[in-house]
Amino acid sequence: MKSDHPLTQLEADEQAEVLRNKLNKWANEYYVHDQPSVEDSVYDQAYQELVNLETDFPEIITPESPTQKVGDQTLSVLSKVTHTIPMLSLGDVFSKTELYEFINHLTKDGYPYDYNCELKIDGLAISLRYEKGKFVQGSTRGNGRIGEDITKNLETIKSIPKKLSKPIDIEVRGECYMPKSSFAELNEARQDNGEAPFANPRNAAAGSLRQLDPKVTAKRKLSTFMYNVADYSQVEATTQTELLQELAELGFNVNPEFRPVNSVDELNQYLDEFETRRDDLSYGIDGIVVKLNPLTDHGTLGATVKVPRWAIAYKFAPEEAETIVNDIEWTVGRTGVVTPTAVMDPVILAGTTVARASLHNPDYLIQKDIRLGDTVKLHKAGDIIPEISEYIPSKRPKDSQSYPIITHCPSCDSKLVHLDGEIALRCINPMCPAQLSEGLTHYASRDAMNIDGLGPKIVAQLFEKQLVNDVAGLYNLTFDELLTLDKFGEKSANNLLAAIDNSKANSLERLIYGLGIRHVGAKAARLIAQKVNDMDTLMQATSEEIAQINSLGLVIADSISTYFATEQAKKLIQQLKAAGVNMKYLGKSSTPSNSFFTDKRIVLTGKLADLSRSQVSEWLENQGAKVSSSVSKKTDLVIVGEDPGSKYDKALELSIEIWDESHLKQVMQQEN
Ligand code: 1X8
Repeated sequence: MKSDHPLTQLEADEQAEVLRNKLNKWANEYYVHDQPSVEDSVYDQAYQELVNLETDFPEIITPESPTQKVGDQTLSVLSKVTHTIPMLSLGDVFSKTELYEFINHLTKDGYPYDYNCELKIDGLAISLRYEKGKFVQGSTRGNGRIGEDITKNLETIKSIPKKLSKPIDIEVRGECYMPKSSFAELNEARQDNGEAPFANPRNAAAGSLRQLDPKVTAKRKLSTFMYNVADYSQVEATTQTELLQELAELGFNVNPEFRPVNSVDELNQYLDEFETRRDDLSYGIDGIVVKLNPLTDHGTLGATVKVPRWAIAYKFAPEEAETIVNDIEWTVGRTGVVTPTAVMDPVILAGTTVARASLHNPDYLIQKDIRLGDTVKLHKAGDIIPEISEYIPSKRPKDSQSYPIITHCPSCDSKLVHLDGEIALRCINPMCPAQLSEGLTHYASRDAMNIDGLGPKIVAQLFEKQLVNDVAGLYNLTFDELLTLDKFGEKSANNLLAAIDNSKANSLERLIYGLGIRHVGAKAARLIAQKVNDMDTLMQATSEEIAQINSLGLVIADSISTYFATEQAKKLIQQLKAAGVNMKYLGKSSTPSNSFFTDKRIVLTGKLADLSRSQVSEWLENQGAKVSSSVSKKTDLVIVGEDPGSKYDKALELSIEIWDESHLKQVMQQEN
């Protein structure tokens, strides 16, 4: 120890302890959960502070110190795979000028103006090994030479063929990604459960793939685009364009947007086209990859230590905007989770006006240290969700103060708690008006009891005026009471009363979903209703019995039995019954009989951008259609998504009616 050091050893030890804890937490977030809560620079700075302290006071070093661990020991225990042929990264450029320089250089050296343009998918690089056409091993890129074995996880992904169309040995490389819609769905569910959302689809895909339990991966909706082979001698193709076609023929998913270009104009057109179409794609891209087409030239050019000399990534500028934080609002969700939201001066960001961004939970707010009056940088996580990247220190008002974390519910003033070490802050008062009001809005929502005209604003008024205090109260509302609501005349009052009355006839699955039981989504509710047939059976079922319904599992089952064990739930169901709400599953009889879809044979093919295949199938079946998997002369209609494949060709051949997704959505809206 230095005698002139400003700190005593005890003080240094205490500071080191704080730093070790922070660093270990961040490393865990980064490596295990793929969810860093701080920028790399923040980590690096804290790490350096710890190194300095430990240099001055070597006695304070502990084996747990991150400075004492080799590499990222906190990494999971997935086994390692050596890439015999390394997985390279790509050189990148951020402007057209730099891209042209790269190409001019090659042109000067005598290479042809023949490039294949491809989209740069925002996912996780993977390598798939096949022996005699059978999938034998899949791995992550890792550091390019050593990756992790994720075979079991990759086996759960539908777009990865388990058997190729030819019995060859081949190692194929590409990207595993999470479609934007699945990303949004996953994050919504995580937030409902008080879990931190993934920062972007790339992190979500990585977190889903690097799981020790393949069942977790299976639940995440992942897909793949393959674009390369480890060794060109394994293919017949002589150009990159042909290589992609060959991969598709072998059975791989290949991104359909690739295009050979033979002039600057064609190249430019491709770049401009996708900079515009970027937001409309159902998956995230962060740039464009330009590859010299003839494969023999790849061999001649070779690679530097890290990147090939025959390809380059043109990266899109991330969309970012600056604005000022005017307020931080705390809202109470249906499950009592209290979430801070930054309210800002409106700015246009990646095509939409943004004035609010979730700050997720108190920890996040503290880490980001966002304060009132701060100028902040905003971006869209996964191109969808507005998120504050950071505040700009030089623009922080002089008198600014840390934003205090609330301790009591903004709605009912109960003391807020963290349940079982959750990050989320919760209000656990079951009578909290904000929770009840959110619960009622959910009850009335389209996938639940579908009460037209009963949105959040009306619900808020009903609570304010104390016209209802729970879901059952809806059915006692009178015409005169409704007339007291803002802008409510006789017509709107009658319409709402009729909508409420109609909801009594809904089939059981809507009611189960509408109750807002934790973890019970619309799909689970449907499976449960089909199985139990009526509410009494469900209320009497044990958690084990519920868990076995279509292998729903214990999390959902426990949540349901805990819910029905409460006196409040029993009383609520009693009141709903008394009000005449249907408690039975109505099955197919609830299907509209005069639908266009009745008895139509329908085939879905290709990837849908905004709707999931299961949603569409379920909806079509509810309309009385028969959804089948192959196209034949008996097929009435084929619904075609992106990259449709042979079913689409067959439909054209047989002159069967074909709809694209947007047409389907229009019709779905009309029918609903
Ligand atoms: C990375 C990626 C490549 C392609 C698409 N998306 C990526 N993220 C492609 O070639 N189509 S190539 C690549 C790499 O070499 N590291």
